[in-house]
Amino acid sequence: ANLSLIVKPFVRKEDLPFCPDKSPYVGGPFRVLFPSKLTMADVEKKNPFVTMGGHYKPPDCESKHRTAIIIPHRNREVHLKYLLYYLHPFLQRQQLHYAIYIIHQAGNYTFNRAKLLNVGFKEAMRDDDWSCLFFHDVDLIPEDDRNLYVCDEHPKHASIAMDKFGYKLPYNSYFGGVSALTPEQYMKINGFPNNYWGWGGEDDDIAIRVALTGMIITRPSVQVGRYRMIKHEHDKGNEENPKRFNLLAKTRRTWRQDGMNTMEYTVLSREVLPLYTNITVDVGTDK
Ligand code: UDH
Repeated sequence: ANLSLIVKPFVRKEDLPFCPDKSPYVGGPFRVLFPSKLTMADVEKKNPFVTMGGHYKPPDCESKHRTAIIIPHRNREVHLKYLLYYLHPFLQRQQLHYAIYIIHQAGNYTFNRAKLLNVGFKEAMRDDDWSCLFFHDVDLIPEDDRNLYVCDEHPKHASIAMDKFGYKLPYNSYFGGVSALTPEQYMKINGFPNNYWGWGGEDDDIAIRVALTGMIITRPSVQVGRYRMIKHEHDKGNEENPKRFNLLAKTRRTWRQDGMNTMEYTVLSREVLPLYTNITVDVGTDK
């Protein structure tokens, strides 16, 4: 007998065809609700193809996109559970090769979102050769499948229509919430600032860095860049930063001396969990 008819040929992963330009699983808008009984175990059960550390590759095709999701985090476990519940299936419908990294600030000292994102960039790039990084607040849930988590030729701002701002930009240069840069774009702006402690300003600093390096901000359409924010009050340890206006006035002079090239931190632990990699980090203090 002709053996080749009986023995299934062994298909190596690198022989998979590329995924189509447009994923057949991408739909349109979907409804975001927060089921009160949902547990992290439920989310795990619903995502059987996610591998340890929160990694995923489409099983039957090679994705053209390798996206790392970086989430700054402290003490928002409930938000994280809902975000993962929506984000994993959403990214899988887009046929992305992706992983989710949670960057957890250790201790009770004032929160530093932008520095945590710098840490996330470095640690994610150490892990794999990502072509795109999505910097993602934990409390923002995308509401439309067509909001593709891939990078553009210029830095992209994805969360342009949040429910809390009436589904429109709060101001023209707004760059907070969810943004996406390639490693090259990220290094071109020297990453994000490390010296914004507490709430506010760091996202505007990043927008200034983008403009100063001759890039523009791309955006999805307002129909597509829609997000629901999980309601919450200001966190303890993330009070408004009164220095932010002074810092922003100086960005033009300081961005080359503060960013990826000056960042110091200590990784305290790296946990490879079923739905994400949790990196706990000591980012220090404001002197
Ligand atoms: N974050 C944490 N823990 C904290 C602080 C911030 O995980 O203690 C992260 C989290 O990913 C969050 C992001 O940093 O989504 C941005 O912080 P934020 O959600 O506090 O900022 P935002 O501007 O909200 O979204 C401000 C509080 C609004 C209070 C309005 C009261 N009506």
